[in-house]
Amino acid sequence: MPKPPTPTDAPSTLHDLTVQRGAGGELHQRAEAGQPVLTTAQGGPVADDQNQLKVGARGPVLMEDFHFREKLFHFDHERIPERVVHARGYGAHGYFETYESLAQYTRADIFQRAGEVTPAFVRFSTVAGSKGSFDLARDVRGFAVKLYTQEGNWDLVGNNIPVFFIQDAIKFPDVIHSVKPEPDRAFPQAQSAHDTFWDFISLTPESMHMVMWVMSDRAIPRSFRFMEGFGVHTFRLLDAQDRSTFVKFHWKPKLGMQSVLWNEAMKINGADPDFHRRDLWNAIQAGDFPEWELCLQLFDQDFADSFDFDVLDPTKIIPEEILPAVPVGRLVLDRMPENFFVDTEQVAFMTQNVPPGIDFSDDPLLQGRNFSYLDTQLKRLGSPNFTHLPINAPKCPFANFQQDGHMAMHNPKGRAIYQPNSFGIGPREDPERGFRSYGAQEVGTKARLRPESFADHYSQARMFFHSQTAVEQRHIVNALGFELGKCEVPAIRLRMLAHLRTIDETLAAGVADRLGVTELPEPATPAVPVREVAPSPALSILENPPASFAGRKVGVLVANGFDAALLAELNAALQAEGAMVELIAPTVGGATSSDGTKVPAHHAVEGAPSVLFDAVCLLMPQAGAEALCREVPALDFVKDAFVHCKVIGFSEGAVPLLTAAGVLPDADEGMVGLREGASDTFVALCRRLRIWGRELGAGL
Ligand code: HDE
Repeated sequence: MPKPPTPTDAPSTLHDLTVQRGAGGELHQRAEAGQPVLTTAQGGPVADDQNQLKVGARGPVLMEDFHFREKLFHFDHERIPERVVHARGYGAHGYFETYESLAQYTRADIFQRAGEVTPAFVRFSTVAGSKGSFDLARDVRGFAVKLYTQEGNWDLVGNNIPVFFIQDAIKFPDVIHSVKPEPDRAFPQAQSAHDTFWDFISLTPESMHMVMWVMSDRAIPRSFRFMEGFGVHTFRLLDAQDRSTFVKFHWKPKLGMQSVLWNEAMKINGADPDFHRRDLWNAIQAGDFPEWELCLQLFDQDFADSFDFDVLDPTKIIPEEILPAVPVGRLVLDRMPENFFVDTEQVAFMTQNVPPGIDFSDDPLLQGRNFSYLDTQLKRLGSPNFTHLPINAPKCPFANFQQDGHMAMHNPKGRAIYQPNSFGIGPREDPERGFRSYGAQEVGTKARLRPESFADHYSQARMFFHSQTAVEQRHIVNALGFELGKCEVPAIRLRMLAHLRTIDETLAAGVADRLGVTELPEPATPAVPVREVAPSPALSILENPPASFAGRKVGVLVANGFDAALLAELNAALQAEGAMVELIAPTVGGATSSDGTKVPAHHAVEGAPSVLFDAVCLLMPQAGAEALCREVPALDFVKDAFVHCKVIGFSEGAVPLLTAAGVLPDADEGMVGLREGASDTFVALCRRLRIWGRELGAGL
């Protein structure tokens, strides 16, 4: 059972009395008994870290102050280039546990033994924004997993969306340049809602399937813990005889999927730009370790040939209804890095990192990535020795003849650093254990071509749209309306509407309505006829609800005189469900309960809008509610919780606050009067996550 953090968890002893003035009036913080002595990077003890070396108290300063020079020099060089994409990210350590041997399909060591535990590091990210951008951008999320296997590092550098915008890696700089801030004005940051992105997209029909995903709720996940991950490309598994099975990799969150509303996302970005970081940090610190199952879609060449699309085309999926994704292991994240920079910033993922038994397909996007990721590490980490950093180093024995270069931590030992050598020094090849590529027969004319089998750009876009519930379809329509509404060039909006008509007429009509377009353009002409593909319910978030409210967070707004017994009951019920509770009060100092106890709050109401919670409660006597009626943040707290379709529990005294916020206490089944014994009803309703019926009325 996760232990929710309490406001009193903060350290109570702070060394705040240790800054003293020296004889000359200068400040010092001296080492106390048992504390390490401050040194330079060269190890020299430092006597004074508060003042530059000067002639007299008022200067001038002296150049010989090597401590000052070293300190500033190091500070000036603290930054390394941020990732050109996926710059904003957050990582955690954990492990992967194999369920059963997959020796039948692969000789990869990680899949040989049931119960095998492999250390892992995962970095989640957004794509478009820079390092300091906000978490709730409408964007693809990176889901990059490094598995430190006994036969070398395996990096599964995936996303939370199983397809991509483009089919050939040569288009990657173009799609990224189009979504990044426009270069003349340097905005907008971390947003696809601008002309250049939609200009590129509307000229690139192959992106239509991905566009459906990015405009869906998948692109605004509630947290990293509630999203799926995908390897995207078709890979190969190779068994001991080098026989090949195609494979698609999927990560499925144990807590189920969940997303926020776009109106919430915009508000979360203001209230807590680190919402996703904080969520992962808090969950892991509380011992509520997030978990995903690795599921495989396995198929052979004959099965691949039976599809109307090409399994090498990264804009296509194989619906799980046609080919189930079979669980083969679980990934658990149970430890935050001790230092963000050391691990999360310096981790270097590379698609080319595959162990023996896993191999690439000819997907031209994957092949291009295999080139790009090594390049980028040299740029960012500045040395071919980036694998010497602990986060990037393998955890299995390794040996080769590479030497020197910037920051070499371990050079090969001995006299001969080449092979063959007759000194008997150094490692040797092993044809049995070593990596072998699949012996595919390749013939063809050297040319820059796109295969005909990649030509269908609309059928799966349509399938995705048709696989969504009515609520989710409305979100896609609204998202496209929002994004295209931010485009200043009307021709770009119209070009997109033409594509949308080819995907689905009701989709196009809905978006046109939101854009105020009355005359729709002709539908875009597809290169090949659009096929009617059966919907895939696995693609809908709402069709696959979580089993419980575990891992979610309830914000309880209290005021002086709140019912202590009711809060205790609520707390117990939510804890039993595996959910967290955070207290919000008029001030962070907290509120005094009915039994006279002063309970500290996690947040003051102005710092904790209800968008930060999955459900809310209002616990207060009438006087407290009446006082809060005069506070705009309290009114917004209630109104937003309602229009964002959240379950609202309230004590009888809170009714004036509901009324002042324009919310009827009996508006619908999501309004729960909290009296003793009602906590279980509240929790049961919370499992539904949202009362979607409200959304039409709210017009979000
Ligand atoms: Fe990446 N991508 N990518 N990408 N990608 C990078 O590598 C690239 C693509 C993905 O948390 C870069 O270390 C090319 C698809 C993730 O550190 C760079 C192409 C998918 C991360 C790069 C793609 C991804 C990256 C930038 C088109 C999903 C973050 C910094 C062929 C399957 C990893 C870096 C982390 C990062 C290149 C397309 C996922 C430049 C050329 C498709 C999760 O090397």
